[in-house]
Amino acid sequence: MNNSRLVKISKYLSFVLRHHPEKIGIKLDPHGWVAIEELLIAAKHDNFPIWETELYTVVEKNDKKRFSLDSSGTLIRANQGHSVEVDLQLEPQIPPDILYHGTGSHAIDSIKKTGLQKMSRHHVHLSNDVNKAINVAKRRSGKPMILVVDAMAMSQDSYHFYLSANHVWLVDEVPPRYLQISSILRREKRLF
Ligand code: HQG
Repeated sequence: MNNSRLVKISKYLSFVLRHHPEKIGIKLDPHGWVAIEELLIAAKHDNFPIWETELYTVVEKNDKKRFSLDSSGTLIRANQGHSVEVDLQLEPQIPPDILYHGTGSHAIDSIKKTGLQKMSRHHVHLSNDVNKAINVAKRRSGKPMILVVDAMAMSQDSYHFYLSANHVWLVDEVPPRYLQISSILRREKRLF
């Protein structure tokens, strides 16, 4: 399968498995799973036919491992990023000392005031890899910005962190006092 087909299927699956299962008439279970068979039939009726082998390739090859199969191999779900109500049954984990969040300069004034908020998703998404955060930042409007999160201090202050199956760190919010906006930005400036 060529890369553009892979990306197209991945975007389609993100749309239905994270945000709009109802648009193709499927129902996720409380933990976000849906039967692959049901999904493929619904996609076909939605004029977006996907071969079963293509689905497995996307699960395996997707750049961010956005999807998982259950242990029986018959169910699929998105690993994170949902706006629909699902309980991914993640256990709180001790985060690394520092985590990163990529955003655009247009959001900075608001973030300085209210901190990082989950907006339409279930959590604020953070990464332990600054390059991943930079890639997210590049998708945003304005200049790409990197926020450095003092995750260790937050954890010590009893904030709960979760790690998704594809290594995205999740937290309910990041108040401004745990955020540093400029230092990494200066160091990473050459990358922008
Ligand atoms: C911003 C990608 C104003 C926040 C990535 C972000 C991620 C605020 C946007 C996943 C704010 C929300 C999620 C505040 C936060 N005022 N703006 N107080 N607090 N924001 O898409 O983190 O490719 O919901 O900075 O890897 O950008 O989709 O979150 O710009 O894991 O698989 O509000 O998307 O994964 O945007 O991206 P999003 P995100 P995928």
